[in-house]
Amino acid sequence: MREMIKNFINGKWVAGHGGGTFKSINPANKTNVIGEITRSSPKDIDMAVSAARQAYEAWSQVPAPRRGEMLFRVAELLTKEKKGLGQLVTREMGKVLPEGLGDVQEAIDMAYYMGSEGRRLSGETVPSELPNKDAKSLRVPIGVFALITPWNFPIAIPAWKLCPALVAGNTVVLKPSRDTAVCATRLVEIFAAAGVPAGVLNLVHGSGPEVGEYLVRHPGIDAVSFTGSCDTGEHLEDLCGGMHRHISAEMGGKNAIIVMDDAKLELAVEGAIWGGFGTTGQRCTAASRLVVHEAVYPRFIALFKEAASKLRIGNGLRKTTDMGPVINEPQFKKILDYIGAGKKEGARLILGGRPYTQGECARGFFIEPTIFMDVDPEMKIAQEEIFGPVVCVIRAKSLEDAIRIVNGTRYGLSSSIYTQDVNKSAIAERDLDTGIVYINASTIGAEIQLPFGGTKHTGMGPREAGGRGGALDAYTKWKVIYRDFSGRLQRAQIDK
Ligand code: UN1
Repeated sequence: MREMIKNFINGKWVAGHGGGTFKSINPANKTNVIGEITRSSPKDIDMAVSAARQAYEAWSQVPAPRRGEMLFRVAELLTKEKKGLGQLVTREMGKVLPEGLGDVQEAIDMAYYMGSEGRRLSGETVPSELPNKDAKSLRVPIGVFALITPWNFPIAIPAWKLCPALVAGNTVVLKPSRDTAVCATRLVEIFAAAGVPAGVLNLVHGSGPEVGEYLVRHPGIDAVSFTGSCDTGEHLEDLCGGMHRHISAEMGGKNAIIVMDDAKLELAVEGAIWGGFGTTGQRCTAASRLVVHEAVYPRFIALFKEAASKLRIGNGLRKTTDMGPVINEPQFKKILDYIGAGKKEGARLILGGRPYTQGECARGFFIEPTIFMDVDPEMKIAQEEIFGPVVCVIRAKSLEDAIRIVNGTRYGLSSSIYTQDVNKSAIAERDLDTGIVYINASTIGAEIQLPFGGTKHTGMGPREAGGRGGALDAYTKWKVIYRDFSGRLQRAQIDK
């Protein structure tokens, strides 16, 4: 019998109270079970939150440089385990192995980066308007965090949240996606091996309805960080708003690449392939729209279609695979439904559009790289996040027209422009209303040292990653100290 994957509560691996287990399976081969995971109930959340609350007092008093050193140990252990973990990411989530390794690398980068924040975490010291008085601001921890993470970056995104939360002195309860519960468990094992004290980091497995929502509403939680779908995120924002509870939510995207008439087309095609079909389109930064200047539209489409038709689909562990499966049956069906909707709306399907079932792929959730051209910017497939290997090509008349199209959705995560004209790139940089803008690069591949997130319905609250203006703002609150050493009453705004 396979060993059951357990919850981690107060420093111990324990079975949940939900009864039985659920399975995490390999999306490239449904018969391959990656792990059997304990089912949790609200009781497990109660235990985890209470452990985190108890651990908070001591952890928040540990000097931040010591907390940072623990993250350096996490980074070292992740580096040592990178290969095995990368393979696990590929087996459990489906992305091709170089991307599985990249997922782990992003966590390593974050652990080193946030580890060094242990010696920074700086506030401000400013002059006081009165003599013999000083003034400063300090970053202090917020308390106990609920962290809810998705399956598409099963190591990186939990690390994006855990590293800043812990270095800042918070304690946490992590509820990872059921689809990548084994990856999350291995990551937590590494944090435990790096010396995280009991109760500081707790892990509870289960679904949103079973335990996620209960966790977010729990009276013992001070703040929430969520990455996932827009529907769930907006629901959690509602709940948290009603409870006056901090939430940072990072949700959908409908990212676009603009290809101008003066672009290096081969480069733009490479970027569109990488952004549209990398990770099988399952990144919130995926380039699911290509907004192409009419002067190069036919030539770009010919090149793009040719490149996409060469992509080799299969198990991501094989060296010859360019694109892996999608995560699970509901996503598989949802993507095919979107393809159906695109056809119905009158977009021209010029590549793919069907499940890919050749050879061993019949056992997994594979979908052909799919391209629609002549897509109207208002169509459902051009407005809603598909999260699969489906790219919409839209024609634009000018730079202004292209920018208007890119900005014309409810999302605003990432955008890009391919052009050789410095003035056009400057206008795009100024006018694209997205949290991240790329010039002559694809929409994916943000680095961890800058804030990650977007405008409009993409997110709410402080951004992920980065330091100031990003994750540190999500995981600390400000405290301002005025110290008067004059020995007399001094009245601000009144005394001179
Ligand atoms: C996500 O898809 O939720 O910028 C995160 C990128 C990656 C992170 C993606 N570094 O594409």
